[in-house]
Amino acid sequence: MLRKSDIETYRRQGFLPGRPHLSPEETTVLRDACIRTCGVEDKDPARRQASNRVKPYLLFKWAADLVRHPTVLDSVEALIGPDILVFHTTIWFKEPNTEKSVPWHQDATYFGLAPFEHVTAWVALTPSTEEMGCVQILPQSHEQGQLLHADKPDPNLMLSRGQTIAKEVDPSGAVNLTMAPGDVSFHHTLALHRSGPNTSNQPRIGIGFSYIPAHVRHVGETRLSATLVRGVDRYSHFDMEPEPDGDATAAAVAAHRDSLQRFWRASEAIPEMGLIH
Ligand SMILES: O=C(O)CCC(=O)C(=O)O
Repeated sequence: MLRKSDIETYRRQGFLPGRPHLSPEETTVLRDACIRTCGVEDKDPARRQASNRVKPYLLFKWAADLVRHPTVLDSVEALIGPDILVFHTTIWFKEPNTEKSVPWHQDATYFGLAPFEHVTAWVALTPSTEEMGCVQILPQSHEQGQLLHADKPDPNLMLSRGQTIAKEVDPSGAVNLTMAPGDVSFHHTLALHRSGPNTSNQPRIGIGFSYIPAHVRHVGETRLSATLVRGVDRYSHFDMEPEPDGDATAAAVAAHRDSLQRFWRASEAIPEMGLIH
């Protein structure tokens, strides 16, 4: 459980470094399931960039269980309250010796959510060290509010449009979020973060779960979907998503397709969140 001082640290710094949440045994099982189902990225252009690495909790049982993990949700509840939806999820799969990196960004830029209360729980399924391109974060950067981002399409950038902070970022003071398998870190939706290439011979696998309190809404016109993972939804700001009835069944694939089509439509309609907020 997080202590009161942890919650104060999160509010002040905009993040909490990784700490153990999953047992070594369950982390091994989850890592193997992740590699089996998502080790090869399955991107379907006909499904508008739908990928098995985005919102996998709608496609695969292991991810549906992980998004509801009680220990992770206990920490999320301490940070954002008892009524919790998962709004988005990305598997950050860095293959061994890859140039792929993630530019400085704020998660809020892609989501169009208000108010800014979304927290990302980053679950490490493998070690994540500096050599492996761990996440780096700038303490207290969330206090700057939503910053302007510019699209910089680049095949080596792991964000869909290569979105990055438009102004120069001073990286001095950045903290490396080094993680052991089973650790979970938490960062605020406005915290500036990035990650570099994986120069090791091992894959680096982390999953970013985007959790929001049920009162948070989407500011765009597209009605989006989300999953209630704890508590009660008294607001109905999102259509509720079904839990997968097996791995990549026809119903699960259809629900995944529907959710991602809405997500991409909404994010394309939001060229720059900085101008909205
Ligand atoms: O895993 C990474 O390297 C980047 C993660 C990230 O940007 C996020 O979780 O928001």
